[in-house]
Formats: sequence, structure tokens, C-alpha cells
Amino acid sequence: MAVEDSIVAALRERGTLVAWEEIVRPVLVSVGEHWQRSGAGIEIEHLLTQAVTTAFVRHAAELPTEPVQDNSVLMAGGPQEEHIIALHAARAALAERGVPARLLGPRTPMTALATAARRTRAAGVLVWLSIPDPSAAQGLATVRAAHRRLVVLIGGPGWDGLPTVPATRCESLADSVNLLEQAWADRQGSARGSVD
Ligand code: B12
Repeated sequence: MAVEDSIVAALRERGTLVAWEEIVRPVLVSVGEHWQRSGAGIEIEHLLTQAVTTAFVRHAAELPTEPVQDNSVLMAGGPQEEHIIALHAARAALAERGVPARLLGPRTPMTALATAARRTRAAGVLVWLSIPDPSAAQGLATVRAAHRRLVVLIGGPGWDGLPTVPATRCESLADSVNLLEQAWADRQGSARGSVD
């Protein structure tokens, strides 16, 4: 609880982008390296995951965002992917900018993401991979085809070297949040000005 509260305090004081780059991400990387070197500390990884995830959810819930509805932003971990903390960070950072986003969670089938994107006329999607997964790369074609104006973003080291349909690779949290905010704002503008 002390860790969770300290992260919430850092998110409130410094904002998600700074807290992620200066506090949360370095701790995650170092916990991962410790596990890789020693094979130990998996319980720390699990506890830290709970604390960090809950902190992002608490922080986002405190912020006044637009209700999540059609034309918003979707995020998901790939079909085999358990790692989604970066997506919780992205959702919190988007909430700070008033941008509504839905997180579909870990291990999301690409067909399910495509269906959700089509039904909600999503402005943008972000698919995260920490670990390489060719089935995610193949499934991205279905997501790409969900609807014509969908902005398709991919993020995380798992995409390295995987061939995909055209999609924009995000290199950082700030990068992905800027692109998703832009996709959402463009859609809001065109929804007000004309038919989709
Ligand atoms: C927390 C964690 C877990 C948690 C995940 C919980 C959750 N809900 O997310 C649990 C305990 C479940 C877990 C499980 C496993 N994990 Co794990 N895990 C991690 C850990 C510590 C953090 C993951 C994370 O959030 N990364 C986010 C940031 C920190 O990643 P990053 O690589 O620094 O980001 C880069 C870019 O993506 C970009 N970037 C940074 N931030 C952002 C934000 C956005 C939005 C974008 C677009 C880009 C971006 O900049 C960075 C530099 O290039 C990592 C260590 C690590 N370095 O990532 C290991 C790590 C990813 N796990 C690893 C492994 C091996 C596993 C397991 C296979 C272990 C096992 N044997 O069961 C399983 C995998 C299960 C699965 N099928 O997915 C390895 C993967 C190695 C590999 N490439 O194959 C890592 C790298 C640990 C290590 N050093 O070996 N894990």
C-alpha cells in the first residue's frame, strides 16, 4: 500500500509522463533485470505489478475525462501477451488530457480487437507486445481492416523484427499518447464538421 500510495502521489504531483520515465519504468526495468540475472524476485514483480496498475487506475479515475463512447481510443495486449502496465500508463496519461480510452486487457485476440474497433468506430488502437508474437503480427491485418479511418499504433519491444501491415511504431509513452490524442481530436473535429 505504501508503494501504491507513493506512485499515486508522484502521478498527481509530476504527471504520468514524468512519473513513468523517472520512477515507474526504471523500477520495472531493474526488477526485470534482477529476475533475468538471478531467477529470483518473481513475487516482487507480481506485487509491484499490482501496486503500479492500481495506482494508474486510481489516478485516471480521479480525472475528469469525457465518457468513453464511440470514436474513442482502444488499447490491448497481443494474443499471448501478459504485460500491459505500459497501457495502463497510456490510459492514465490520456485521462490527464481528457481523452477517453478503453483498455481491453492482456491476451486480447486480434479478431476481438478488430470487432471492438469496428463497432465503436474507434479513432485509434494501440497494441502492446513485450514478447515477440507472430500471431499478433498476422492478426494486425484484421485490426487494420476494421475501418478505413482507424489509426493503428504498435508499441513495445516485442514488435522488433516482426513483419506487419502498415502501422505506426511508438517508441515511448509520450509518443503513443501524442498520437492517440491526435487521432481522437481529429475524429472529434470531423464528427462535428461532417459525416464520417
Ligand atoms: C511486470 C513484468 C511482468 C508481469 C506483467 C504484469 C502486467 N500486468 O503487465 C508478469 C509477472 C505477469 C510477467 C510475466 C512474464 N514475463 Co515479464 N516482465 C515484467 C517487467 C518487469 C515489466 C514489464 C513492463 O511493464 N514493461 C514496460 C517498459 C518498462 O518496457 P520497456 O521494454 O522498457 O519499454 C521500451 C519501449 O517499449 C519504450 N517504451 C517505454 N515505455 C513505453 C510506453 C508505451 C505506451 C510505448 C508505446 C513504448 C514505451 O521504451 C523502452 C525502451 O525501448 C519486464 C521488464 C521490462 N524491461 O520490461 C519483464 C519482462 C518483459 N518479462 C519477461 C518474461 C520472460 C516474462 C515471462 C515469460 C516469465 C515467465 N517465465 O513466466 C512471463 C510472460 C507471460 C506472457 N505470456 O506475456 C522478460 C521478456 C524477455 C523477452 N523479450 O522474451 C522481461 C523483459 C524480463 C527480463 N529482463 O527478462 N512479467
